[in-house]
Amino acid sequence: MRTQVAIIGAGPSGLLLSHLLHLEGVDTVVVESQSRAYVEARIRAGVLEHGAAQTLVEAGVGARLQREGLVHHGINLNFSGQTHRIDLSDLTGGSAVTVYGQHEVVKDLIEARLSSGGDLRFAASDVQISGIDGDAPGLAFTQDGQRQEIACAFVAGCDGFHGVSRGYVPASQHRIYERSYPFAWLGILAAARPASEELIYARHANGFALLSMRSAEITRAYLQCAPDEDLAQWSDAHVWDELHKRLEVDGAFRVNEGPILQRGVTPMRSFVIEPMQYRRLFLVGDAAHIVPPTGAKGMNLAMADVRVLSRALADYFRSGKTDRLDAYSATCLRRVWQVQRFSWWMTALLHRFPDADAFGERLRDAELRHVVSSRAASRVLAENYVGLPYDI
Ligand code: FAS
Ligand code: PHB
Repeated sequence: MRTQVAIIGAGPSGLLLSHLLHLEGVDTVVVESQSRAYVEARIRAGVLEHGAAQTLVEAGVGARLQREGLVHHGINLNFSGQTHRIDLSDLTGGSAVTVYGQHEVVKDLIEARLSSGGDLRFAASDVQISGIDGDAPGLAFTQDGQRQEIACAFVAGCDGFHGVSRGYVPASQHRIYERSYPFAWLGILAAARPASEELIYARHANGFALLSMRSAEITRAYLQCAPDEDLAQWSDAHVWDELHKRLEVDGAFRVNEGPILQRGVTPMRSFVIEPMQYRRLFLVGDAAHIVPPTGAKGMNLAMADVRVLSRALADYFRSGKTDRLDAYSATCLRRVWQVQRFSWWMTALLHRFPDADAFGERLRDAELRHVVSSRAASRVLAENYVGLPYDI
């Protein structure tokens, strides 16, 4: 088999890259370890930045997003028994975010790729990369018991944090920056009408909580928990009880309870590999960086990388020019580090740190109060939350 770009991973990064390259007339093959059903059912991110939603619409895969996505013009911060609305649109000259599950984006992209003849290989195992030091790299993988090989010009590592592609960058050629956090998120998906029209982020003595949604009937919510939390210790009643407590406003606010359909623990880490490329291999999205989900940035940052790489590869195949390809990592890292900073800041502001001293807790309370009482401070949060310009 031969293609121009071999893509490992059919998450948002790999699928959007394959679609945008298709629009540029560049051939790709996407090799994915899980089944189509698995990747389409995997519940993860929920918020699309202004620019990410626009990217999908402009690429012709945003029709259902425009029909079913929930456009939000504000978010709410609950703390000390009070709630404070951050008016995202007022503070950013009209930008907003769209609540639309990552699994819906994945479904739309798979649908678009298959209907335009895209080559997506699901349930592929033992993926191996070769020849990235030369000018004829390749991918080998096993599917339906058959070992297969793809010759290509470039390999895109879109295989997430636990994928294989990052391991092909020689240790002498990269540097890792990382931070882990002393907590995780217990996430639930429940058949319950969201108790708020907009997202609520809460800082509480018991820990952080987030009330989000997937539709008018489905609540998505998160609770700060221990990094090694035993899910068995969290009965449904305990989950709801903690959500009521942590999201309370003067004892009045209560979430709507309902059957919990899914639950899981998401670890919290900040991670960046520099550079995000090595010879003919380009790392994209979670394969290159991880942010704590507090800022709702993971998928959005992945899509920003894809915009850069798709244009750089299109340039190369159209004109042989490599300047955008050579600058891929430096271009992406400008945004990566801005988003790392914002995600770390939102996480530090809203979570309880087990080793925090009383002075530190007061500083955090004071910063949160400053954010909601100063238009300038609210604007910094709003600009980052709706998404920084792509040409920062
Ligand atoms: P992905 O991890 O989505 O996709 C990588 C793909 O590669 C997967 O389909 C995987 O099966 C495949 N793959 C892996 N190894 C392979 C191999 N060896 N061969 C072939 N294929 C391979 N972000 C938010 O903004 N908000 C959230 O609430 C949020 N919650 C999250 C919860 C969890 C449990 C996780 C893990 C992440 C969460 N994220 C969240 C971040 C997440 O949304 C990512 O940022 C987003 O999925 C990034 O997309 P990709 O880079 O495509 O990586
Ligand atoms: C979600 O809806 O899954 C979500 C929303 C906002 C976040 C993280 C996750 O910051």
